[in-house]
Amino acid sequence: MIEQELSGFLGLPDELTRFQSSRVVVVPVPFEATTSYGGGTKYGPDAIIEASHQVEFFDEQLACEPCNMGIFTEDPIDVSGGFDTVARLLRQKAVDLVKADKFALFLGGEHSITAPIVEGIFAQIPQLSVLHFDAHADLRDSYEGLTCSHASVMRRVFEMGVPFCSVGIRSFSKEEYDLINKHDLNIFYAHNIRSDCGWMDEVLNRLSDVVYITFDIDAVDISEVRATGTPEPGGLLWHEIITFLKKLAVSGKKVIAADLVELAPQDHDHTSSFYAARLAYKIVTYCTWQHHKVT
Ligand SMILES: [Mn+2]
Repeated sequence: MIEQELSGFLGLPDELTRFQSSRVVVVPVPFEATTSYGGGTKYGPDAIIEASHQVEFFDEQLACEPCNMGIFTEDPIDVSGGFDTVARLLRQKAVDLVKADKFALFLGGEHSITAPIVEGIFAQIPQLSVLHFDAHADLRDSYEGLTCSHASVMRRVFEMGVPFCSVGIRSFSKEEYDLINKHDLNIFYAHNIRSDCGWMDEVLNRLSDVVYITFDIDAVDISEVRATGTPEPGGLLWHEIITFLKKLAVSGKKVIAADLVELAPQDHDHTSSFYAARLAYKIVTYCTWQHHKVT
């Protein structure tokens, strides 16, 4: 009985986990099909939710309990049917939650899940832009023969015509580099971020007023998170991520939904899962800032 009560994100009491009254809906997406290096992202949603039970409800910066806005955790998306079937389910889920005026946080799973979610929301909200945190540009036309690969997800978003900013990028191919320069894409390279703190305002300037966030956990530096399929040195750090999310919150832009993907939990490394859980709570907290006092 107690375990049942603790089964959702943060392990909240029943009165804070009713769909109707919840501002936030967490959607586990344990999908993994195209992972190219270290595997295990299908275990990401469970690991994040389990670790989230150790996260404090109280936000140390906002001095309140953001979870009081209600956080409903859905049953995991059925991923047994292959990418096209899962994509259809994700498109529909994203549309349903936007229409219900919920803030949706999709927990991956591999990064390929982002494309159908963005496609669904973009069809409802044409002024959408995407804020993309990642070590990788993910702009390959295909990878290992698959156009639905995790390494091609932003290429698909680009082809949809959705404007985007990519932040923390530090690993990409010549093909991707040429595409970036040809189309003058908004790529904020990790090495430039280290030397220029003006990047946060610049990213905000380039995003539209309605934003979807896709957060590949490998955007984070490997000194903080290692449990991911394709880790890269030289990444973002906790405090700059949180500072930026806070800036985004008070900028007046509306963040409509988000995903957090590519955690590949490892038995010996519970810090990465806990980091992801903490980050997930920070994302839903700052992206629903109207409910709290962000100063
Ligand atoms: Mn990546």
